Amino acid sequence: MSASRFSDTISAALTNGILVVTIDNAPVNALSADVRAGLMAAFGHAENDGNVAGVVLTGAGNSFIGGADIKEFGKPPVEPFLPDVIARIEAFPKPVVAAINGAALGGGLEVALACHRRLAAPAAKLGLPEVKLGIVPGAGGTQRLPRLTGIAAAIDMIANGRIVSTAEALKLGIIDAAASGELIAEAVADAKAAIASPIRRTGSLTVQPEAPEAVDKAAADALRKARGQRAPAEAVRLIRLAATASLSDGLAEERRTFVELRDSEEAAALRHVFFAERAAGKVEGLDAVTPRRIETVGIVGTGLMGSGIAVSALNGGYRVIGVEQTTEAAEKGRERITSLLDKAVQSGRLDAAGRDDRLSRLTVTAEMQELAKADMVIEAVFDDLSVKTELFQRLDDIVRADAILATNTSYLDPDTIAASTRLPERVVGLHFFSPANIMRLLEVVNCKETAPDVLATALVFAKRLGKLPIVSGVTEGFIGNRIFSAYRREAEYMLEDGALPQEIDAALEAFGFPMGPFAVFDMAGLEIAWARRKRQAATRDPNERYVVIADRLCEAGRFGQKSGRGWYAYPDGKRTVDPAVTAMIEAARAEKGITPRHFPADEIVARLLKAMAGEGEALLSEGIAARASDIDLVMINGYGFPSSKGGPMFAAGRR
Ligand code: 3H9
Repeated sequence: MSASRFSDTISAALTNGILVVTIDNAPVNALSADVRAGLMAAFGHAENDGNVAGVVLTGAGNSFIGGADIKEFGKPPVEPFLPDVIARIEAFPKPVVAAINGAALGGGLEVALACHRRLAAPAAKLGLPEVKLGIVPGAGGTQRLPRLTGIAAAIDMIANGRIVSTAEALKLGIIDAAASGELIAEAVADAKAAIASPIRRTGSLTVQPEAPEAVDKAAADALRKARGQRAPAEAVRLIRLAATASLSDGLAEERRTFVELRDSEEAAALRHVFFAERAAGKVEGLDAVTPRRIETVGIVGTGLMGSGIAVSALNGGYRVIGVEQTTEAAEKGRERITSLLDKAVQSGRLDAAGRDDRLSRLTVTAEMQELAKADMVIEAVFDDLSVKTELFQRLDDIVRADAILATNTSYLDPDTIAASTRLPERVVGLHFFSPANIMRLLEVVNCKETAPDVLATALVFAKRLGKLPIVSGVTEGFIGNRIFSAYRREAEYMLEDGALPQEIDAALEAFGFPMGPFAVFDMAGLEIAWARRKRQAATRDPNERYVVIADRLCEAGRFGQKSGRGWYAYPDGKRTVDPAVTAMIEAARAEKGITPRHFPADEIVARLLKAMAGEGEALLSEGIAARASDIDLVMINGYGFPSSKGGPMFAAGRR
């Protein structure tokens, strides 16, 4: 065996006549300029060296290749370009086997598709998730994948950015075999066996005919989910092209589309979101801290929120002890949790064995004392300060001294709750969003006294739940509700100045929100915010501008969708403009002597973005949020801000 190096990131070793080329570009073996150049050099060597009968291509570490280097997007392109590297591999005169040791994503799968044979480790993941970055595959993915899988399956994977397992990739015909033992040894043997046979190049295959209805259905499903984003529609168009165009024409059209999308605002926004997600939850200095060990999670309160949190914790592999005040309430809580798991089975998110496994780790009881076994207790009881402080004082006497206490409050001051306990350093906020078993966002509230290892533990816990943790300091409503309040305030000012709810909602929905603010208020119900406003009335600054319209609605019994009427009427459940609301708005304007004016959609969006970004700046300067991108993620994942616009901080900076 002799080893050689072709660039900083590409090395190779000759094994049994087969050159094993390894990409080592931590963390995910992305296809940087050095990798591309090294691959060109390695294949040049392999072609000319008579001792090399074939090539095996693999990645070091946990990834095969994580894709093009996203950090290079937006910078001047450097040769050799990926499509040229891929063309070189596909045309290579000796057999090339991809030994897919881990993630083969985006450009990584495109490289593998150009190899002549593909073997994957059982735990590998394969996919073309480019649409999630606002682009289409740009190095042959839309043309080569359908040649292996057919058009419908390729649309399902590419237009949805769906990643598949080795087992599914085998079924779909993407790989030739799953490795059963030592991947590289099997790939070398496979390459040797291939020497005597004609090379099968993916690009030379023709797309197999299939039922047009299946293709149309796959396309319609993907486009429905795409919510107006460009990349999925373009991906569908390009994949369909693979059935009729030559490889070179298909590749040229794919490349043209890729470059156009790569340079779009939508792609810039989604790249921002990608890196924002990787930065989220990182706290300076916390790397050096050892998190506490959590195996059993107690949850006090198994209502709507508590049962969702319980399901999340069960999904994360924890043992869960739910606590209620009475045996009957405990039984109801257990039923609620079971029914959430059943729903997950019905929708295909979980199988029956997974459900049973989760139930085997669940206890729901009226015995608070059971929490002595918990490593962490999350309270999800009524959002009232005295209820929560009394509960934490009781827990002080029950749980172990090293157990963590977490509050799920959304508006109360967790520092006050912590101060009521003997060990405030073990208190942290975990602000789940409803439904807690579905929503990815989790605001982790770092209280004044929270110990670093408690914060570190909360972050590990959040990640094990599959959540996106964003650290927030203590402030009324934390990051999300503070920004949402500013958004709401500005929307109400515009309402008073002349815009109607349906105009504001339409402008925001055209911008990409699934629902405008007034439709959201109606869905959430108006009475909780009304009660809060009444509580705050005594301390409100009399000089502050106050819009009474929402109060008037509540006084008239219009509490939103639940009561059949709110900012809109809901005959047959359908959102409908109600002239009675328009009249109430006009009356409120007249009382203040306001002459209404027209607000164009653009101005509505600009004002709301400015209000959100302004509040975001305040959160940053107060040290509540660590970075602007955290604020963007909160609004995208908790409040429906369109990810294709990058979040309020990003969007405001682009205007
Ligand atoms: C593409 O391929 C276009 C082509 O079709 C056409 C080209 C012509 N580039 O996620 P992690 C960084 S588009 C640069 O926490 P994991 C990431 O920022 C690409 N950097 O790890 C983080 O850095 P840091 C299509 C990347 O183990 C670190 O790696 N590919 C890239 O949980 C660890 O990331 C994709 O969309 C990249 N491509 O998961 C796949 N990928 O430590 C995107 C990651 O400084 N990547 N980084 O914060 C992933 O899905 C996951 O990273 C992966 C590993 C599953 C690979």
